[in-house]
Amino acid sequence: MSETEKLEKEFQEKIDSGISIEPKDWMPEMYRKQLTRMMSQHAHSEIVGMLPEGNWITRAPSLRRKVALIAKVQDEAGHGLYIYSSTETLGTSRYELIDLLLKGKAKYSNIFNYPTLNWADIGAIGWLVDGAAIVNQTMLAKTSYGPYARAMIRICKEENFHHKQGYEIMADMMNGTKEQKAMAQDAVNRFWWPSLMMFGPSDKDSPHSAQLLKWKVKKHGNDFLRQRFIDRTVPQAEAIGIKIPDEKLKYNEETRSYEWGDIDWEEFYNVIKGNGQCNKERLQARIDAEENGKWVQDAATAYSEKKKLKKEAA
Ligand code: FAQ
Repeated sequence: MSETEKLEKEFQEKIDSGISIEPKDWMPEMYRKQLTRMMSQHAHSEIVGMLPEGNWITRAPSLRRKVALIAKVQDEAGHGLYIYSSTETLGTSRYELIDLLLKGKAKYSNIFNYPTLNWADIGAIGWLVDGAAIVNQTMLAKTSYGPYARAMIRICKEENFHHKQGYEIMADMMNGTKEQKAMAQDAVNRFWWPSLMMFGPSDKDSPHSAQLLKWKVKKHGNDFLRQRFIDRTVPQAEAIGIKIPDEKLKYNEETRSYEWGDIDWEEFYNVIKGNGQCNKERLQARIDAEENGKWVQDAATAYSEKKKLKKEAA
């Protein structure tokens, strides 16, 4: 057995016995590469995900809703920072990762390429998108890479508040006027299927899943988590009178879970290739933020350098 094979065997044994992999531990280059890919996509999703909701801060219908939305959008920025920081422990700086995003060479979640047309969309995002994120991230809180798992624990706690504020918005609207009910239903009609796509392609079409499951980066496949999300969410919809836009949706008494219809995978691949409704707008918003915020970065760098010089001189 070669030295590398021996290291790989020990690495897998560590994973199989549930020991976390930490930044200074030996790891296969492919493990590092796969994690960097997945975590950076996740970090990008958090900061691009601020855009559709940030769009509604000035138009929130009450001060209470506005404060909650500001806090939520700020939380998403924090999540991005935690995940960029944990990705850096694998050896790639956040500047390199963000550069790839701005050049259109990195992915982020499909869901943020849909527009937020009215206030009900903010409720639907909190309820469905954060709901889907929680199902996925609760699993990631037990992932084999220590820094990612620890970031997820805090993130999941915050996502739970986001989910509750989204569901509360939807419940209130479903208790409101005929027009408000129609707006809430319309938002769910538009966000339901893209939310199911957030879990990624079916296991049979997911090129990365098998290896990620072996390394326990993923603890469950994409289909298992999608099903878990559906089983949790449909009763919540029923409780407030929302109809899930799926004619094939049916409870199966035997499996004690829902059967459901077909995802339009063509739409999914089209969106993640950059051809969704808002891909160009989202990327441009990040490019503008980078350019317009450069003076802040420059000032912060100059300040820290000045502080360092002062300390050295003292
Ligand atoms: N969108 O082989 P798989 C949030 C790509 S956070 C775009 O199954 P994998 C919080 C995939 O990258 C939401 N692309 O890949 C929030 C790969 O392409 P590549 C983000 C997708 O990695 C709420 C190809 O398809 N969460 O919402 C998507 O094993 C509200 C083949 O796919 C995370 O990122 C997609 N949905 O599984 C923020 C969680 N799905 O790289 C603001 C961490 C797949 O070969 C407001 N990530 N692709 O070019 C994961 O759990 C996994 O990476 C999956 C994909 C499950 C997303």
